[in-house]
Amino acid sequence: MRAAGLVVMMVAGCGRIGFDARGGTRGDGGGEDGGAIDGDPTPGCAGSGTFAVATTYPAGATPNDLALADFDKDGILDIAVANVTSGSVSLLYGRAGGGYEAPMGFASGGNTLALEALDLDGDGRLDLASANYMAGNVARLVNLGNRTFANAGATPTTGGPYALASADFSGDGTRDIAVVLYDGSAAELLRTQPSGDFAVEAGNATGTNPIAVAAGDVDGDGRPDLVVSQYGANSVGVMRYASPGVLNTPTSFGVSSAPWGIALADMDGVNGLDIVVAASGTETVGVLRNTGTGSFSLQSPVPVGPAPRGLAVADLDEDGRPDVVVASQGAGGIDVLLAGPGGGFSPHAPYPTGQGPNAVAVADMDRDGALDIVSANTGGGTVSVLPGICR
Ligand SMILES: [Ca+2]
Ligand SMILES: [Ca+2]
Ligand SMILES: [Ca+2]
Ligand SMILES: [Ca+2]
Repeated sequence: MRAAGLVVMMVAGCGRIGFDARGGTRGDGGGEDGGAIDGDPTPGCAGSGTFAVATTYPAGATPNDLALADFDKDGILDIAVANVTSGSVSLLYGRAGGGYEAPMGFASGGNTLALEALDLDGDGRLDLASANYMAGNVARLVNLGNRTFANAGATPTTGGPYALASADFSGDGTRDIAVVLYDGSAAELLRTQPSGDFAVEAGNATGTNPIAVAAGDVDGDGRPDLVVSQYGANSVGVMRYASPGVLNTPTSFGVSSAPWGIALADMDGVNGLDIVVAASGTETVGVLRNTGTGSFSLQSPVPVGPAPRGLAVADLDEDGRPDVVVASQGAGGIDVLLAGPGGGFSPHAPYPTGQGPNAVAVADMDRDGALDIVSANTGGGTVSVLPGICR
């Protein structure tokens, strides 16, 4: 996603690439990426890493994933939501005076589990790609520029797509899409063509039941790679994008049971991108440190609330160390893990959200300088915005 200097990353279910000094990553929950967007146009305050009471807004039916970007280019970040049951995407446009307009819904396809914001047609307006699980395709929703989106068609996948990530895999300056297929245990790269349509660039098998994907250059060769949360294999798979058209089979690293949300960020300041993963079975978050030699070393997992799903990484308290935000679906809230100087985390009890948070993303939504948290809540058909408190 890129607009007005935004840098986004995502995790958990979906994947996002990169880490911005002030922003973070966006994570997917159950199919997305985790990342943060730095949407701060003014110096403003510095974040404290603590959050005020959430405000919750209606979205569609069963919101599973979200993306934050300035879709209407008015300088204010907006919220796009993937609605599973309604097979639609909801747009909540940010108001100049604060808060959000009532959601506008656009049909995307059967069981929309995940979405990514990217400029498909190169007109400078961010469009959307949606993962439609029952439809078995990835749809393109083109931003028409008047706050509406048109469904421009869909590209079939070889199984039900569960999560998305985006990065410029082909190196032509345009972001492309990575998709994981839960039932078929595979990943595919869809290249964005000049026409705005997708073409299959590469694909390969993953470990059992990939449920989330993140994209980033883990081996430092300049090409984005994929990191997949292999739910059924209790591992994460690192799939190097070795050369154009070649996505390697995963090298897998064991984690705690039932990994879900996943993100990439340089957590320790050495050896490039590390992997952050939520283990839903053991209700923990683990960091796998990049050894710089093609391997990853799992650090002691940190307990979080029940049923962790999507996560995102961002430096919430602006101390230079990336922090972790996790959607605890069972707790009905968001866990915040602030990174300390020794490599550990100081957990905060979940901040309440609407019912059943599944995906989280981080950005400075209200432009006060402090990063805020946004969650998509499957249970209540809502999204929640947690304002970051200034120091
Ligand atoms: Ca806007
Ligand atoms: Ca566009
Ligand atoms: Ca920090
Ligand atoms: Ca803020």
